[in-house]
Amino acid sequence: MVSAWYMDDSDEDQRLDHHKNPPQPVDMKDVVNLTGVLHWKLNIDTYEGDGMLDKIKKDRGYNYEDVIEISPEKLPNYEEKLKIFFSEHLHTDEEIRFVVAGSGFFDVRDAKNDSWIRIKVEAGDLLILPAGIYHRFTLDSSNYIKAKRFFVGEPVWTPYNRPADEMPARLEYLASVQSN
Ligand code: KMT
Ligand code: NI
Repeated sequence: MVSAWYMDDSDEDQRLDHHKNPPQPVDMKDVVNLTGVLHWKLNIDTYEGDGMLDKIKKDRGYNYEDVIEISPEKLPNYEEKLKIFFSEHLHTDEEIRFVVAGSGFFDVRDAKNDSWIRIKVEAGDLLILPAGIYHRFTLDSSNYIKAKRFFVGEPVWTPYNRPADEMPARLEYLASVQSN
């Protein structure tokens, strides 16, 4: 199962779990309700033929696809990229990642109280972060992840670092979660 929890406030190594003491887990269905994040667990051994991923791609209109592999050896400017990924930001489009190997953490803000929810992803997790959500990504201590990225049309990966509170994508996002 994918797992998620509210994070502690410590500045320690971002690759650690950062559980609160005592831990404060969040059900994925609550993450969905609180943040608008979508999640599917696909079968990593059969996803190429079982039609689940194809159906999601078709339903959501994803017609662009590539692969990102993050490790010191595989990703050019690794350290710099990790800093960018871990700076709190939003995008004007969905961020769609399907993890095919390795693991990592997507941190998303609970819009109600602005606290961080940490979502641990591993092979088989398909995560969709809505446009306008404040979030960040880090590797965990295994230091490796490989993920497919999807997009509708020509991809735009531009991060807008917080604060970006007046951006239309942000305002639309807030309106969408408040109506939940
Ligand atoms: C991003 O945009 O944060 C990334 O592509 C890094 C994470 S992909 C598993
Ligand atoms: Ni992002």
